[in-house]
This record gives sequence, structure tokens and C-alpha cells, in this order.
Amino acid sequence: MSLTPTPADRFSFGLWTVGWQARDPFGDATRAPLDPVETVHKLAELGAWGVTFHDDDLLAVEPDRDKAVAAFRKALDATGMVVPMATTNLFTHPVFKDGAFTSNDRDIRRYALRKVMRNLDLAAELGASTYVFWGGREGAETDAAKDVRVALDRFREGIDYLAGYVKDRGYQIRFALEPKPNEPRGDILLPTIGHALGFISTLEHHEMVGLNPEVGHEQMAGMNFVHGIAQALWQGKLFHIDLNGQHGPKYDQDLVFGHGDVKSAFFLVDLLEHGGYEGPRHFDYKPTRTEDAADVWVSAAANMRTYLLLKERAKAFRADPDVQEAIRASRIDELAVPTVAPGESYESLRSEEFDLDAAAARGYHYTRLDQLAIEHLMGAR
Ligand code: DIG
Ligand code: MN
Ligand code: MN
Repeated sequence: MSLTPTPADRFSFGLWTVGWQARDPFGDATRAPLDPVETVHKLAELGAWGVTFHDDDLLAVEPDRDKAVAAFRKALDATGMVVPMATTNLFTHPVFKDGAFTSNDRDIRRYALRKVMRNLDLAAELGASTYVFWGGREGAETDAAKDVRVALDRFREGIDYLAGYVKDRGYQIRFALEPKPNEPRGDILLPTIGHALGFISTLEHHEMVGLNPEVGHEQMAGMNFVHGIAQALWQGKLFHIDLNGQHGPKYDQDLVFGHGDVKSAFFLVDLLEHGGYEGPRHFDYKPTRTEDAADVWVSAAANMRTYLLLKERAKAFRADPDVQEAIRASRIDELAVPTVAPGESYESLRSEEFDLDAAAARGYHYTRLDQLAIEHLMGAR
């Protein structure tokens, strides 16, 4: 299996990732603004398939929107890079300091809808099939600021209104909500995959709204990201994914994919590659502030190479006869057997003989299976 990325791998990057100037709450930018045209060409050279953007990302070096869009289109045409996803920056400008769809200020909520509609038009023109909503400013620092029931009314109103706009315009676009527990707000609405799934079920056009879970965001909340992705797949709601790295519950690190919890990344790639997810392998990461302009591209390449290495190791893990035997010993295939037989009567189930002590004494041999996974991950098998 090749470790050289090709468009067939469907790797995509946000303009804002490699373009991050590394400004943080405690320090100024360490890198110059990056021209989106250069990003498209460089990512194409590295083997990426697609590029994604917030509306404002296109204006990183060219303030004239028409010129910026024209230059972006020309770079896409020249490289063959596609635009699988787009989104809106509803978090940087001070106007959004109390949120966009859920700001207490109705004029700002209406401005946010206009800003999204404008970029939905561009996203449709560029062929994006997914539109992400990360509600980075939808939240509060004090419970006094929002009645969350009312805030969710406004959040739902905004998504329903925009979904209606997409349907009325005939755009072939689905929405993907991106959960995050906190940062930049003290608490962000729809903090986890579970909260977002519950919210989606209440929407008018719920069939066209799914998830864009991010590795680090679930792990910031102490969640198991593989479990979250499995439930999103199980509910048919994994419309997109933000891949990166995170070292547990702390600030949002947006590390290179696999540079945080690498064992979780191994099982994530195993699930994505064998769990029926056909969407982009999208990286939403930030080159660390210590890196210079040249190493930004080293970090971009690292995301894709790490994914391909994990894909190769996961494939070997599944093909290993010792692993297959260990899976049988752990009776993992038995979980797929329905608990109740088709048409089985209540009496049949209730009258069954059962040796409680013998069943309680049975072991599951997970340690052996986990060790085999570790050995494949470390290249020891
Ligand atoms: C941050 O994790 C968010 C924003 O960068 C953007 O709205 C979204 C796109 O994947 N991720
Ligand atoms: Mn993040
Ligand atoms: Mn993200």
C-alpha cells in the first residue's frame, strides 16, 4: 500500500489550517498571511484532493471579494482540486461576540443569516456538497446570560431558515453541525455529538442535517471519539469529519492528525475505512505556533502520511490470523447475533436454563486483543 497521498484518498484541508498565522491569546502572529492561491497549489503538490474555506478565508491577502474568488477559482481549475465543503466565519468579527444565530441582539442574528446565505451561494457555485456550522460563539460565560431553551429556539430557527433557503434554491448541499464543548465561549451550545444529534432530531429539515465531528472537540469533553463517530455512522449522520490531534481535556490543540491520542486515531481510521464512511478525510488542524512557513507544509504532509500509515496498520490488524482468532475468543462476532430469536415467545425466553455462576466466571480476553492492536500500531507485527 502506498504512503504517497493521491486524490483517490480524498484528503482535504481548510484554507484556515495551513493559513493560520499562529496568533493566540498570549502572542502575536508568528507567520505571514498565506495567499489561498498558494495554498491550493501547495496542497495539490502534496497530494491533497480538496480544499475547504470560510467566507473570510478567501480575503486573506485580497480584500476585493470578486478578485479573491476569481483567483481561487483559477487555482482550482489549474490544479483540479475540488471544494467538498464550505462554512462561514461567524466567530472572528467582534459583532459576533455574543454569538451569531443566538446573539441576544436580533439585528446581529439577521446579519448572520445574510452572511451565511451569501456564502451558501458561493459554496453551491463551487460545487460544495456539505456546509458546516460550527457555533463557536453560540454560548455564554454565565447561566444568567441565556435561557438555553430560547437560545436553542433561535439556533433551530436559523438552521431551519437556511435549510429552507438551500432547498428553495435547489442547491445540492447538506448541512453538518460541528459540536464543541467550550472555547472561545465559556460553554458552547451543542457541546458534543450527543447534544447535536438530539438537536437535529427537532429540525424541520432534519433529513438534510448531519454532523461534522472534530477529534479534539469530543476529546476536550472527555468523550471517546471512536464511540461518537460510531453512533454518528449508526444514525446515518456522519456527513463530514474534522481530523486532528488532541491530548485530552485541555485547550483546543488542533494538532496534526495522530499527534495526540494515536491509539484512538488507529481505531478511528479502522472504523472509517471499514465502517462505510465515504466522505472526505478532512483535516482541521493548526501548524503549531513554533513552526516557520516552510514547516507548515511539513505539518500538512504529516496529517496525510499519518492517516495512510494508520490505514495500512489497521488493514494488517484485521488481516492478521492471530487477531481473527482473538476476535473469536472475545466473542465479538456474537454481539452481532440478535438477543431474541425471530418470533421467539416470551415464555421461551423466560423459561431458559442459565448457569449464572458459570456465565459470571467467563473471561473476555480483551487484553490479548488490545496488545495485538498495540503491536500492529507499533509496527511490531
Ligand atoms: C473549528 O474547529 C471549526 C471552524 O474552523 C470551522 O467552522 C469548522 C470547519 O471544519 N471547524
Ligand atoms: Mn478544534
Ligand atoms: Mn473543526
